[in-house]
Amino acid sequence: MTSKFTTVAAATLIMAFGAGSALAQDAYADWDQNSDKTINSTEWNTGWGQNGVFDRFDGNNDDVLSEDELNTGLAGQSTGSTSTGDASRLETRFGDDAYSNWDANDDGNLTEDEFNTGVFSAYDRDGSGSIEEPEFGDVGDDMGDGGFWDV
Ligand SMILES: [Ca+2]
Ligand SMILES: [Ca+2]
Ligand SMILES: [Ca+2]
Ligand SMILES: [Ca+2]
Repeated sequence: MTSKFTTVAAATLIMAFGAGSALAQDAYADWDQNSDKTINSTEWNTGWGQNGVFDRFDGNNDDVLSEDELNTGLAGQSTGSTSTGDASRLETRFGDDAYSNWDANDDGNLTEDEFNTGVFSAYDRDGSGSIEEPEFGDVGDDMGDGGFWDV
């Protein structure tokens, strides 16, 4: 009992003081449905899709994201005077031309597939075709409190 209690207490402390990393670890296990320690594109589409960024950012509900909607969505994450939740943070992470890179067919709109694939590729830093746990750390940072996705 004692060791179990200690484990729970430690987990609670991690939750309280390291919410970002705890979130990332919990989410990683959830998203890695076949538990092979990588997140493939299918697992990504499920996990990323469930967080609802695409629907939330699609202001006019036409099922595509314009660049303005992306920028507005990112700016909408900014609450409080110290936040810099805007497109510049996404550009810092992914480069200035992230939107045009993600818009695979260059029609000026991102479908959900283009968005999912583009964001997946952007986080797959080593181009391995899957997100390993260190790469997922960036996902957790960006999705957590104060991150630019802030889900
Ligand atoms: Ca997996
Ligand atoms: Ca739209
Ligand atoms: Ca497109
Ligand atoms: Ca990778």
